[in-house]
Amino acid sequence: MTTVEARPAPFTFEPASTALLVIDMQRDFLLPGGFGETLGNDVSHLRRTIAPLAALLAEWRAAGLTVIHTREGHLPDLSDCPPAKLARGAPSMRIGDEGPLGRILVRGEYGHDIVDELAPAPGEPVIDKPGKGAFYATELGALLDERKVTSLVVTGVTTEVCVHTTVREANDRGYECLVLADCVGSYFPEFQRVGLDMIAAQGGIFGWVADSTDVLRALQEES
Ligand code: TIU
Repeated sequence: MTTVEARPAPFTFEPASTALLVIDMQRDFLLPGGFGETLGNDVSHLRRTIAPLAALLAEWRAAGLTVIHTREGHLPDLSDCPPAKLARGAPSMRIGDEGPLGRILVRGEYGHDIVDELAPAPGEPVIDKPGKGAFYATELGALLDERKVTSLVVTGVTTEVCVHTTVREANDRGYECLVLADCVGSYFPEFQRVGLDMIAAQGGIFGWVADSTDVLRALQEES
């Protein structure tokens, strides 16, 4: 077992039954011209997550541990996109529209894929999801069962949207979730702070919160 300093209390996990979940580190959320920017957001707030996440990924892979990526997006005919999601928000461009990075949030388009710095390594599963949560309408639950995963180290964007929805789904399914503050990002600094507080509050109502450096230290002590 490995123990990481975390709040509200140390997080103990068995590395072999823990997956590093990298949520939606897609160009559409992180680069200018993508979906995030069309919603009126400043994408620079998310980019600070890339370097610590790349460093963690390198160590996690070197230790031979499980990495799973997710991507939010829709089929080219948008048949898996609820009309309410398509219509909401009145962004300058909508899901499916042609933007500078290709059709917004559509599978197979350049903007839908993961940023170069965090490209999945061969063999790492990539879960395509139509919703904010990574369990809804995906094979993630079955994949975790198959690999006997019981704990998740959660990273990605955005903290209060896809990270939160996924952590809540995972917590209800019995997974223990450690969310890494420096590897999750929000377009809104106050949502970042409150989003993390909400996870660790009430004795860890949804999970634990730490920094990637805490995990790296624990992994190094282990080896
Ligand atoms: N808009 C926003 O903050 N997030 C999303 O739409 N998706 C994810 O968080 N991945």
